[in-house]
Amino acid sequence: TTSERSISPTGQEVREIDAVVVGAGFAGLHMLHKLRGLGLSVQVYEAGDGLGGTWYWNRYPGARVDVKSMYYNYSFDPELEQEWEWTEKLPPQPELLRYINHVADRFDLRKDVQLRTRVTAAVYDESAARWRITTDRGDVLSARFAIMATGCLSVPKMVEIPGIERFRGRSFHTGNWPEQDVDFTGRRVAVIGTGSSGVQVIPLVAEAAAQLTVFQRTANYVLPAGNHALDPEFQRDIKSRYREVRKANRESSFGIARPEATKGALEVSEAERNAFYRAVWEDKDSELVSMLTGFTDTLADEASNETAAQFIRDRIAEIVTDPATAELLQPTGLFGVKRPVLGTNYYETFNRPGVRLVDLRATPLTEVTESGLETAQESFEFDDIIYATGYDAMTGALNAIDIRGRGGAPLRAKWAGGPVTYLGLAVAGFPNLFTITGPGSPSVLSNMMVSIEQHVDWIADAIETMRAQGATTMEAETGAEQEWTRHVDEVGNMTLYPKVDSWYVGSNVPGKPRVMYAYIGGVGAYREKCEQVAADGYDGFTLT
Ligand code: N01
Repeated sequence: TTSERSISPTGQEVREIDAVVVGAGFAGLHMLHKLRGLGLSVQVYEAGDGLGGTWYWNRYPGARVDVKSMYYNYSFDPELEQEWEWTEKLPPQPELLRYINHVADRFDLRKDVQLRTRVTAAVYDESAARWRITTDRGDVLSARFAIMATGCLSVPKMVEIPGIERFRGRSFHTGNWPEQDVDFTGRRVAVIGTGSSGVQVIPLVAEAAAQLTVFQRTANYVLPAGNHALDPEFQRDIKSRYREVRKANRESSFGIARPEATKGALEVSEAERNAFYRAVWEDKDSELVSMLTGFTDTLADEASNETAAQFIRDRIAEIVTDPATAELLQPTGLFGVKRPVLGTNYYETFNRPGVRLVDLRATPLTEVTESGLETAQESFEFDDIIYATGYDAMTGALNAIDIRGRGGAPLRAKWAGGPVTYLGLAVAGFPNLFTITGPGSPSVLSNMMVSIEQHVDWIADAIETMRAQGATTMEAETGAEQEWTRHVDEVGNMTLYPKVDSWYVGSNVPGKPRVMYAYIGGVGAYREKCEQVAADGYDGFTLT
């Protein structure tokens, strides 16, 4: 363990430490705990005012995870997983934040986390083989390892129209929600965006507001969340066989174990197909991925995909009473290759008086004004505007830091055409830098907890191996990195994902390279690959 101070050539005091971890969400906190267990000195920096990352920032009404609570938590400590009692199928944000804070207290993690501090630069010093980290609070740190736990969806994206700062009412982005309660009672509210965040916030704002106007650019397929109080029997059952449950999730495709599909959607009769879709639609215990995993080819064959899409369109038409609104809410594109969305009373909300849907395909937004929004056709006045417009996903948070590797080469330049990584864990030219759930790993195409824990364990094992071998640096090789990046693309191109505009391919941010940002090969297969790499002496890495 080293944690000492030295004076840099410019006279600045520099603290020396073994590892810096950027971000104190689920990933960063687990990494801290793990590295401490190896005896390393660790400093965590966190931009937020509190711990929790995603679950700190996303405090908007209705925010909850869409993976079951029993599968969306840490598995690393058997006592922790037994003692914590979840209360709902899909835990709401306040419960997740309580859980994270409980973990931080239980393992005494707070003392190594510096809040309200944003890392601005990470520069590799080749002669010392150390990372120099600087923050917006003037900290300068020298660390052997730099571990980015910066999140996949942590840089909010706004609309690309002028006037945002001119609006005189209240403005919110769902991913940067204020800590104090926000009351919408009696107000005229706009929501822009109908992705997962918009779909969660819309029904609750509609209940309070005098008027709610929803601005929709692309309709989404919204499946019923079926959230409910957790059945104590279910909780007991899972806890009694947690090892087996975790193993099955780790070996699955999406980090949530599902029965293996055996047939394509068009290999069964229409009646059988629709019976399956209906069962998923009505089952309160179904999973986010249930509708996608009943047949082998929903994500690979357009005609098969269309059968699920049409089933959902028919349900929308049944729920929404105004035919024009129902039609606008019915998506026309492929199902499930944009992130599937779970909702509670989402379509029903459009039957409420005072709720209006505006089609931005027909009449695009042109400007934010002092009193509201303008489209190509109409002026709207609002008291509040909620931007549920998403994120600069996967690379946004990494590119927000000035990361420079060997020879001072910027990561941003290396990634100008899209991210290039080895396993989504490491980058050639950037020794001892690791990215937890980085681009090119399954990450957002999985239950994030499964992917986070896998990366944290892998990185810790790698550091331990280096120590055992007396190595100072570990660096991805260019060839291995190129091959992996090609593989990520190749597997992506075998699916329907690249055919649809979404943040999975970067198309939501103007000018962002269009590539597959996550690996769709499945967490089970991916884990095997990572374990093989380690077993082969860190094949594709150079240790010095
Ligand atoms: O963001 P999104 P999100 N003008 O990018 C629209 C996770 N998550 O925050 O589709 C007008 O999905 C945009 O329209 P379009 C989950 O992984 C999970 O909702 O690009 N509209 C879209 O409707 C999720 O996928 C949970 O045409 C504009 C919306 O804004 C990811 O986070 C909850 C626009 C953005 O949707 C991101 O979800 C919340 C513009 N200029 C989030 N720009 C759960 O676990 C964007 N839009 C349940």
